Amino acid sequence: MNRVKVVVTGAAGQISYSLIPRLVDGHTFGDKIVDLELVEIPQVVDKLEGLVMELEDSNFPNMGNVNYTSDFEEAAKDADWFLLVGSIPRGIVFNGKKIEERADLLQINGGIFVGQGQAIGRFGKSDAKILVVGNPANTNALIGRHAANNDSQLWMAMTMLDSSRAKSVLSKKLNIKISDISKMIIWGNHSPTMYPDFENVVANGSPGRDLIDDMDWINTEFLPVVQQRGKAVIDSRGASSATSAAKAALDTVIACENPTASGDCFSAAVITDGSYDLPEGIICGMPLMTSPEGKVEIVRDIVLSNFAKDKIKISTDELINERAAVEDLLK
Ligand code: NAX
Repeated sequence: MNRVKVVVTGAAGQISYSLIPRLVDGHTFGDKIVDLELVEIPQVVDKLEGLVMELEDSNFPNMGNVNYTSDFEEAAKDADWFLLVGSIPRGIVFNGKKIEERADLLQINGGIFVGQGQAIGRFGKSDAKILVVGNPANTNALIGRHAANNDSQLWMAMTMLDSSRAKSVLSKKLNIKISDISKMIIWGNHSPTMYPDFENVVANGSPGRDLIDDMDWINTEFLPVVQQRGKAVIDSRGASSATSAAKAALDTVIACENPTASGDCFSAAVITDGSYDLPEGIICGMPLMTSPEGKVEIVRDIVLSNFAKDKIKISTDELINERAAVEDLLK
């Protein structure tokens, strides 16, 4: 029986509570046995004993070995997948200072990703896949990838949740099932500047640019609702999206583990390589596909309108600014 080793950071957090059981339920990794390494900071790592008890009590048939630790290097050894959920949220008091500014958040979380990146580069499998969920996800992934210095590994930042939100809004507008919507590409940053590509989405076999000719709805409803959905959930729930974020992380794993259907693609942010004239050296949301051989690649034949290019530039400019704010972590 095949095995897969998965490392999850932030394992005692909200997203992980929804995510971790579903890694071993026989769906995400099919019939593979899943070995779990659950990682937390030393202050809360002991809480994971309770989570492990719950996992054992759930009798998941595909669960392999489960360890919990605050030693990331130990956890990283020979791992196939890294789901990097752990990060310090905005508003928390860190070293005596309340973290309100995005620049401070970038620095603190970026620091975490230097150490984790180095360990993944040294100890992770050579074809390991890394999905960064912890915010600011794109720039954290850039820092981690740089520190890993291992080009055979695939670093992604999660934009699947944004893509799922965009599909949900579209399905209501067009009165169709979510499963009838494909190719929902999120370009740019996982932030309110992201650009959900309503022109290239395919709904019931037709491209969005043919289905939606209501630019007023696009500008005043679709784009702002998708871009601000995370904040809307926080405002209502008093906590950030958790179960939908967990589902999106699982959907990203499934999209990478299985060949993409012909003509479809999925959303995640990866390192730019000059395609679509995007500035190089940022982690940017793009259309991806998994080949029948299991290689995740950028889909390169999407046609972008001037409207789309202008919107994407706002987001890539933001990513360039974020990169400048963590320049010291990229040396
Ligand atoms: P929680 O605060 O519930 O959990 C985060 C956990 O990470 C905590 O238990 C903390 O102790 C742990 N942690 C912090 N530093 C760590 C480190 N160095 N190593 C291991 N663990 C560490 O947050 P939760 O709601 O689970 O969200 C986690 C992250 O996901 C946040 O940064 C959040 O902003 C981000 N999100 C990203 C989304 C995306 O689409 N990319 C959407 C949902 C979510 O907002």
